[in-house]
Amino acid sequence: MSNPTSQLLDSIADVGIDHTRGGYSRHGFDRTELELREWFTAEAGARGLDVRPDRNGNLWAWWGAPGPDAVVTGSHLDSVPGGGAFDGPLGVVSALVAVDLLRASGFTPRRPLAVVVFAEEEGGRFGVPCLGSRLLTGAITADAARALRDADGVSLAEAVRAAGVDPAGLGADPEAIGRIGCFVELHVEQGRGLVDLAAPVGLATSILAHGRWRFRFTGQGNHAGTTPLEQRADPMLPAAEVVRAARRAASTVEGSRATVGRLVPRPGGTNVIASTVDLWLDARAPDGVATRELVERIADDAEQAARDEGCELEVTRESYGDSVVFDDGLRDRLAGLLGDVPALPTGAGHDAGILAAHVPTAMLFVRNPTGISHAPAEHAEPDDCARGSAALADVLRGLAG
Ligand code: HGY
Ligand code: MN
Ligand code: MN
Ligand code: MN
Repeated sequence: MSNPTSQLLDSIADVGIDHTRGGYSRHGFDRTELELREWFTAEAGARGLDVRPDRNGNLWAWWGAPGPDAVVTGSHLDSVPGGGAFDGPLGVVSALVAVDLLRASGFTPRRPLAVVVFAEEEGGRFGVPCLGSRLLTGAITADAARALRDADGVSLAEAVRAAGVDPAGLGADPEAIGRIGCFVELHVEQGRGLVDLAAPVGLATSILAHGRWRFRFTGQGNHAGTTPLEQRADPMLPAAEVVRAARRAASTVEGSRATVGRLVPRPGGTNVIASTVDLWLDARAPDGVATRELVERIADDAEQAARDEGCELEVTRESYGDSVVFDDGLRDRLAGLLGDVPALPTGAGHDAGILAAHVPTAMLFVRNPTGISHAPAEHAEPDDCARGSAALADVLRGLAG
């Protein structure tokens, strides 16, 4: 049975479909995300919200004049490569439906209320997750951001221009942060916690510490047929070792996870021994100490494997965020507004995790029956989507009423 939330999600179901990988590929300021930004601007405008992009390309839709102590909700519209339909969009769509529900009930906010769409949350194009919220809070400098390039060599500065953003203006926005009284993000759960608890909606307690490291192995490009094994310096060998070392190390560091999901040999010919291999390690753990321990173990194995094969190794940390424990005062307030809902941790990063260091922040989760995310099997039932929007409306009414 469809409802306003599932219908609104369906209305963008064709944007950014990725037929090569399945799922969606919508990335920061690319054609599909620009299309979704236009969609959001039209939908928010149709609800009488005043849509204003900030200097970093995040979109803010205001109910009432932007002002201090605002209640802010929202999420992101970009995806990972081959991602699901709910991670990000469910939070944005639910916020728009929550505004509908509040208006239909005759509600008028006593505090400014905004729906925000953060840019490039997945870091799928420029490699830094939560790029829009990191720029907003100063967690990444404007210079570091402007130096970012996508796989085609397009700089972030060039990309934001396509969204009408002046790259010279990128950077921390203390005035925008200063307007936020609290931030609540609704998100599809990326796991089976709510399924196992038989609950449609829940609250977040914490987020794992997590970061991304690039391992660049340099060997000697050569001919696959004419190069004897003892004369090779093949960077694919140590790269393959890192994939296994990541799993090995994570199985020994309590509560940690380590993944290599992206590995790029260059030049990438079938009959060519690669000259370089880049791989990216996604490492997560309950805190910074455990994350450092995890990455050091993997890097040690990588260095040994590089030496064994006569290759060079360069390890670069591309992003890192400490573990987040959400403000239990705000979470308790939401629990009071929602009644008996479970609270559970997440291993997934979110813009809420970036905002939490600056303003009282909470997250609402919606049940995902498959428990799968960052893949086409990610799902939320229409009834649970509707329950999520209604819960968000109750929260916004309680906080802004
Ligand atoms: O990678 C993450 O945890 C988030 O989905 N960006
Ligand atoms: Mn995600
Ligand atoms: Mn997300
Ligand atoms: Mn030849």
